Amino acid sequence: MSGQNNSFDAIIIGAGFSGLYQLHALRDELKLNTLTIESGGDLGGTWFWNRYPGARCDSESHSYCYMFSEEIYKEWEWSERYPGPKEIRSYLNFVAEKLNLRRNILFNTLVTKARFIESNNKWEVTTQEGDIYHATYLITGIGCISSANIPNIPGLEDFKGKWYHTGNWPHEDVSFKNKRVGQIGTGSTGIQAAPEIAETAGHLHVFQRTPNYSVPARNAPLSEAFKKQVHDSYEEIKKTVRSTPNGHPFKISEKNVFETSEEERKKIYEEAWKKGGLQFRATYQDLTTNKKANDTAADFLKDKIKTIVRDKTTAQALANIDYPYAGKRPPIDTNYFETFNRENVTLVDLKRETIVKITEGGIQTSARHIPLDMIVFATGFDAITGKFLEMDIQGRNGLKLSEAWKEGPKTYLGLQTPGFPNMFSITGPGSPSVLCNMPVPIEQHVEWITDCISHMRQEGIDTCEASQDAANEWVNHVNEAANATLLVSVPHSWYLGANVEGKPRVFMPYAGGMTRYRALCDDVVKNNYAGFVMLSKNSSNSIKKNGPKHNFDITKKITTPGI
Ligand code: NA7
Repeated sequence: MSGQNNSFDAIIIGAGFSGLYQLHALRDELKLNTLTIESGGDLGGTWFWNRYPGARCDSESHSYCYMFSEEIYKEWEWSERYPGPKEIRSYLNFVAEKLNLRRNILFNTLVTKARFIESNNKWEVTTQEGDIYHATYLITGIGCISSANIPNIPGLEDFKGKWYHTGNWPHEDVSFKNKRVGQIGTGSTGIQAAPEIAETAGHLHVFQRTPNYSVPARNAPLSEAFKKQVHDSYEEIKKTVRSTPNGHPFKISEKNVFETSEEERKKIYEEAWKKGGLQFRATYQDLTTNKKANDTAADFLKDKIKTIVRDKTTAQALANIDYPYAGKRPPIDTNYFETFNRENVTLVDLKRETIVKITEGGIQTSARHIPLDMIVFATGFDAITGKFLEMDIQGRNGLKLSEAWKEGPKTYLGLQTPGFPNMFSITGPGSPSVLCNMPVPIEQHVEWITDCISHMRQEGIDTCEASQDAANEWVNHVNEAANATLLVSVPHSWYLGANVEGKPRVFMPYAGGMTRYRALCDDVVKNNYAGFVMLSKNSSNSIKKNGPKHNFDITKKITTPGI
């Protein structure tokens, strides 16, 4: 690494989709001396760790990639409708080779602390090994779902078998052959993992606390004709993903549910079910804003479960869903419900019996002891803020990020937190992030941050910091956007931080849609970075921009938030 005295213009934390593009943008476009620090042993970010059985992205491969370079887009060929972790890692590796990124990345290095030093306006970044680096700009590309949530169930330390968390999966093969496996969790991950585990396990018990909707993914190899069409349609696909509220390569219907007859609706849902994937969510524009409209989709999906699953009690438990479809992240699957027709699979309905403790040899519920050789925690993540707060980040006057976010994260546009100058976040809390096809907000953030830093350097500005007023307004707007949807009505959702004990219940992603978000960010720039305080140390050149205040009112009703 070429930093004199470990000193850099910019330090990026994370070498996933965010960190890699940010490195390219700062190093190759702005010519900044840039260092990327990554805790994993290789590229990939979330996908470096996410290797559990059945793992697959739920965005379609031809849109789960960078769009900033036509050449990169056209040189890479995806093999399946949805990419698996291995193919995503190969893709990122291809991009890194092409742009020669590895030489500026420190792998196997965990950032434990970052402190803003006011005397010289530098960030001091400390690693687990005690190495110290300095930089003017600190950019986090740490992902939203990378901090594993292992529930605090008594007795785990007594368990004599093997246990795993899906987000921290071993790199070597894990064999379930003839093993008695218990899987806890039925979110997107559990729904992907169960069918794969059941293929070889002696017996699989799936512990379900909250049942979930799921639509078949209908994954399949891509035809040569489709691959060609994708390459030929680069401009069109780019335009689509950058203009849809959720960044996916398909348009959300402009129709409302009750504008169609029941018969027509059934046909539309049936076609979407056959087609598979998140496009089911796009059948009507009011599915996530109007409960009665949502009920029609919810009932359709519950009926599907009851049609697929033969055992009536199991089917009832799987379909006993009391929240709106897509109110939580909507999973897509390959043979999930069909898996419960297998002889070697049993659903444990935690609405009827609860987990009391883990024992030496299994799981004790309020009704029985279930003997197990292995436990798989598909229990999700301390999402969006978890990874930030694992680090000791301190801004001005030693203000700790954990203190600034005590009542929930407070950012401006998800990009900056007041009190933390020159620290930018890619898909931080308050960004559309997980409500979108992730590469789309990632590219937008990276480009926005790069332009902002370029502006600072051209204008001789030393620090850029979100103002408290702007952050307050943004947090209000994030709440306002969430409240316009059904997403806030799900009490156990990780969007609200409700899956982690003691975490403030605050809706974290921006549900106003990527299109609106992009326009707001562009507007902020046009208004001289409204809401950001920009200062120069040299008082004769002191610049302070705190306004004009931005108008985040929702004048145009939110009808089509992200996913
Ligand atoms: P999720 O969606 O947070 O799902 C976690 C699952 O684990 C969910 O079913 C939880 O039930 C369950 N859970 C969590 N703690 C417990 C305990 N203590 N007992 C029983 N069950 C529990 O995480 P995923 O990994 O599936 O998906 C995360 C994202 O990754 C996904 O949205 C994609 O974007 C990729 P609950 O619903 O809380 O009752």
